[in-house]
Amino acid sequence: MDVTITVAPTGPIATKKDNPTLPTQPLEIAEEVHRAYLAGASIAHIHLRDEDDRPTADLDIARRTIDLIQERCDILIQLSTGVGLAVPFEERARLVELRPPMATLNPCTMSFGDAMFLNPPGDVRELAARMRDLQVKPELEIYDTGHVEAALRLRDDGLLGEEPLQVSIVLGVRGGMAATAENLLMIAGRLPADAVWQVIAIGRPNLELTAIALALGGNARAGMEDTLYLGKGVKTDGNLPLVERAVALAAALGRRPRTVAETREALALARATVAADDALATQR
Ligand code: KMH
Ligand code: ZN
Repeated sequence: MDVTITVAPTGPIATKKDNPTLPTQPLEIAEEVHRAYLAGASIAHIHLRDEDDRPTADLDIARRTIDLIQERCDILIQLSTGVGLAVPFEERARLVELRPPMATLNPCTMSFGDAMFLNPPGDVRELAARMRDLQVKPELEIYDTGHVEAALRLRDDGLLGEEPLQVSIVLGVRGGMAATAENLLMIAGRLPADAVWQVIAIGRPNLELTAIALALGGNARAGMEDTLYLGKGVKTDGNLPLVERAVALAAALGRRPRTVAETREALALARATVAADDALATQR
């Protein structure tokens, strides 16, 4: 079985002080994503930063970043609507108006470290409906057990567009599930049989849990949003070593990275988006 590799190069929390190779500005992000694409990534999960490196949902910065990426490669853009804990929901939700092929959908409010991650039920339903109408495929972020039911309720209410569901099992956020193999198995076992899923393992257990998820048939996400280290005390030199590590793990299990076209097919991405992307690709 092939594997979809997502690169998550930036995230909302780490800074260049934590790891100077963290890409934060549009060109830095685009170049890192391109390197990851050449190594096998077919999805780029994108967080944006302003000129001062603070998380932002600024549409111009988003457009510029997407353009710089798509000038370099046809990787599928997945905009984060999580954005950053200090950014209001309304601004975060506006990002889907850029009609990326994919965006994240965080179904529940929760504690997130020392702050709150606000995803009020009514706003989440509105965002889900807007994404469905714009044919933006949601990636459902599951940080805790009850989030599975919240996500399935959205599906049952017809708010999630075409199946299969695309799910991230997020482990290791303070306020969500701990990063343990038991939690991964438990959530994976509660997803619909045809759901497409990956693990997002934050921090030190990133490697082990990514390996377990791959062995179970899940996809892989790699990048500096999830860990800044390759091993104890060894900072990663950019995103590429993390992506290469995920690709190597998959290869050891006999799994080849999907191309962009294969990932589109595996996710049943909407025709309109495919056509628009193809039109752009032929202009390059
Ligand atoms: N930052 C991760 C804990 C999102 O961006 O919407 C989860 C995440 C979700 O990537
Ligand atoms: Zn994210």
